[in-house]
Amino acid sequence: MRDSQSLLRRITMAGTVASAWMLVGGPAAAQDESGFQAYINGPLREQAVREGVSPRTLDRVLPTLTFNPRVVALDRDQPGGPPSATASIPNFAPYKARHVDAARISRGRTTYQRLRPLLARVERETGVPESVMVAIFGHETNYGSYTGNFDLPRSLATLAYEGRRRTLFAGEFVATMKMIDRGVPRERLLGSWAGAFGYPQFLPSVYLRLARDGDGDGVANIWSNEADTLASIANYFVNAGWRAGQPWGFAVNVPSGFDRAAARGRTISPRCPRVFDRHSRWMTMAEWRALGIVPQNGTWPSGDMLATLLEPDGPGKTAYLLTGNYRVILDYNCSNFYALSVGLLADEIEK
Ligand SMILES: [Ca+2]
Repeated sequence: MRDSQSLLRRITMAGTVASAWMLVGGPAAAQDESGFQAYINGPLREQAVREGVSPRTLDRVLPTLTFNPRVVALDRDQPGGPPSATASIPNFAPYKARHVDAARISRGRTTYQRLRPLLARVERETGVPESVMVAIFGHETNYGSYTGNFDLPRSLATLAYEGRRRTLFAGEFVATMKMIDRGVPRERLLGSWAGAFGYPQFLPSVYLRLARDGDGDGVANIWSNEADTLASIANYFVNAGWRAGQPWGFAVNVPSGFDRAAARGRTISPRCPRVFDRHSRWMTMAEWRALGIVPQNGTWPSGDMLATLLEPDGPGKTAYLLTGNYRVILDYNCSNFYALSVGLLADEIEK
């Protein structure tokens, strides 16, 4: 799910990519179909059975699947190479203007007001702020407006067969089969081309682990039920280490002459290294204060928690001090622009 924001954007490009793919299709496509059938009825089926999926479910689903060249084309279109010169140009401002826009804020406020009693209960139970749950819902699917129309078993089996990230996608395919075993209707298994689905855009394995029933009917319906969706998002955050009572971060001004080299991060993250590479090292609020950093709203948060500094638009522009809770948002989708936008949208929603 971590790529879901970019995936959702890419879905709109799917038509173009698919037609380009058709032009170069032909005999290769037929070859892919026979290879695909051999793979899903051989190794993939064996893996599913080994992991406890009922043969009955596999007998019902596998014959309905065909290779989907469109999904492979979309996967190959994913950015993944080394950072180019242009990739490092800071440009959060235009992203923010598109994603924390008046329409999304306004709809977020309406959703927030409408769901207050429910949100307040989930916050009491989990410590995850109401506005943050709503902001994730707003960012992932524009409050449930678009959730993707790709058949998940077909997409995931195709990506597993294609093989670039077979372990990941074969595992997610098996998770969809387990969802059917648990009673999720086959026709509900629709989502983004890479397998994220429902209001919060969970992957199947995440659904199995972390989806929760929020309205007490015993079913975690993250396809059309807001209570279940928000409870599931909160549970994801709790599981990823959200600390109640701490902000995600806040906007600051950095004094001219600030020594960026001295504040540079020293550790290399194995996960999302390019995202974490843009952060400074961790320092306490007292240390940031001593270095001349000033919160734009004029007040320092209480307590002396640790934070990193991020300057998403470069020196001289608005910067952010970001706490451990910001890392939880990154766990949901590893992109600084995504995580900043979620935090800023949450702040706007509760204003
Ligand atoms: Ca429910």
